[in-house]
Amino acid sequence: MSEKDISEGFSRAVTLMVQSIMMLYIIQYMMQFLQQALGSIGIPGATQGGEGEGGEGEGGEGGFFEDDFNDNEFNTNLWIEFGSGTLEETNQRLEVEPSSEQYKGCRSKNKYDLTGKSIEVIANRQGISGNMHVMGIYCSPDEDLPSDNYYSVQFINGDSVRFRKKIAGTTTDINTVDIESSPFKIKLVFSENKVEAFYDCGGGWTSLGETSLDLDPTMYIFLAGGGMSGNLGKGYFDNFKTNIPLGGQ
Ligand SMILES: [Ca+2]
Repeated sequence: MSEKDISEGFSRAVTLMVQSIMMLYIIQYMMQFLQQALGSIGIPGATQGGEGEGGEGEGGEGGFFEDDFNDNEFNTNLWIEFGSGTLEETNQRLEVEPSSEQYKGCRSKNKYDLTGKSIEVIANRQGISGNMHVMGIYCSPDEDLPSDNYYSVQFINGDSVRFRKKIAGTTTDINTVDIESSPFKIKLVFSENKVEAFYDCGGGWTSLGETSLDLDPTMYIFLAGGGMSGNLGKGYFDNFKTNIPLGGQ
């Protein structure tokens, strides 16, 4: 092999290497462009979200109304505090301590059309001391509790769970079930003409039955604790989840 051949061989190898590197850059650029394009038209997983994105329901377009209460900072973009007593997002959950005979908690800042939507949360009393009577999800067209119109699933007296509605001031208890273990989850599911409630003590969701949907389905969502007398003590909510897109009405 002549010196010229060696030189030409070396030159070809260098050219090939430079071309390969350029191809890799082009492929990488095209992949990035494709990812951004898919992300911009809302294909899930097409873009890599930052850590925690959406965890507080702040993920922007395509996010859902949910709150894990993990950043210990009450999210006033999602919620409005109401009632008498104390409310604090701490210990990675939402702790409420109502004043005697009062509701205390938070209400969704926006109203939502709940048709086809589900709403769930962990509800529990912190120490089972005190007379906290009820920890529940309430859905109502009204801006405040108590209200004459709502659907509610409630953890009551620390030992049972209840599905209740109040329509034009008339209360109807659809079902009440004794439970033994906690913490547990409660859920309301709205469909076209009916509302169904569920609870889960660790063994999966169990239905509390269903009832007709008598109210306009566009409602506020409340997480509320309440009592009837004496020292109520503290309760907490955690892992609030819905399939409601952010926005509202
Ligand atoms: Ca949490």
